[in-house]
Amino acid sequence: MKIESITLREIQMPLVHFFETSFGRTTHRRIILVEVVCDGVVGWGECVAGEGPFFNEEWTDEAWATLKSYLCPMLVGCNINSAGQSAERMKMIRGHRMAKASLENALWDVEAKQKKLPLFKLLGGTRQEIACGVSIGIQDSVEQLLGKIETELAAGYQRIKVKVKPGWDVDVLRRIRSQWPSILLSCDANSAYTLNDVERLREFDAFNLLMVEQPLWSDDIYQHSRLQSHLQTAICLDESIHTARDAATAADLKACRIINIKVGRVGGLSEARRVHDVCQQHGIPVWCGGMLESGIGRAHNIALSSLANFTLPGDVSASKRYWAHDIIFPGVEVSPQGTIVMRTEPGIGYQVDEERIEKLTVRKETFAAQN
Ligand code: OSB
Ligand code: MG
Repeated sequence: MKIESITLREIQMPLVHFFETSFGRTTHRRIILVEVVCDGVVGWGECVAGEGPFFNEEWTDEAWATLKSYLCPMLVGCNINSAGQSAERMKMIRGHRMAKASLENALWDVEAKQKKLPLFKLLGGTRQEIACGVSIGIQDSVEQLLGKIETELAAGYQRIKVKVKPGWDVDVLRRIRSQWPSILLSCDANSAYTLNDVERLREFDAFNLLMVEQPLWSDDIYQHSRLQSHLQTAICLDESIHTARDAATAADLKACRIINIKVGRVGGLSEARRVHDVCQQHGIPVWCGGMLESGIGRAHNIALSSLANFTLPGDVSASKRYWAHDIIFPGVEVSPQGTIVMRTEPGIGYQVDEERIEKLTVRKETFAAQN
């Protein structure tokens, strides 16, 4: 695979509904898209960094600068045998995993197209259909949240996850459980608690939750192991897991019983697959997290979710929950049973709407090989 050119674009799109977590509210996205060309074959990737450095350290302008000044110049003109090898080439840059993943994942799309395989098959995925859940943000009122849960359950989603933070937790969970005693329910704190909150977090045990996601610090594994020993509810780590090594550490320390894999957070599809494998070896089920992606990032998430140890419903849901018009054809659709069926076209399996992307583009830069 000769990397002939890389084009970065920033697109801006408003969300259909704001999304609020313990770290803040998002109303519109600023998304970096990566288009790579190898041997005349085009592949697409998406950088899932947020608009500000709140979920983790990465954010749109910073990721753009890192891609532009370091990662694109490092890769353009290279000859690699497989998409996964690009990670080796980018190794000397520390961190910046979301920026790296956007490039590596675009190359996976190319490799799959060159091999005339759907991406999920190239990754070794075995599922023809994946189970979908939804992540519902903090709302202006509990009534508004209950209304949203009702809508998503009616649409068929198999698991509801709600965002929590101090002041929006136990009472909210109690209201949900009194209305729906037996749905698959989980919550995500995005690091909003500390070990001083153990008694508060123990109250969550009353609600038969599938998991509580990332209750403590985003850079911690060890303190989660102390917390887990005080909780009946399974802890799921999200922010804390950057590598397969982190997943092994979390397993050894018994810091969690479930792991959320986000392709961007771990630096690309090859590391995501290694995290998956380590979890499988340790008997830890995984599910695919979301970062309010456009259709391109969503397609990569769908492909990843086809691997065998993705046994829990992911945060991978229909395009229309986020966008009035997505940038792929067709938009991602979810069946009345709450599943997404794998597409069989080569590559990410969805057609990229280049015309629409051009209209949404606010900046663009191309890196071309010298010869
Ligand atoms: O922690 O899973 C998270 C969105 C942005 C940042 C962090 C998270 C989320 C979500 C939304 O929960 C998942 C989605 O619907 O894309
Ligand atoms: Mg999370």
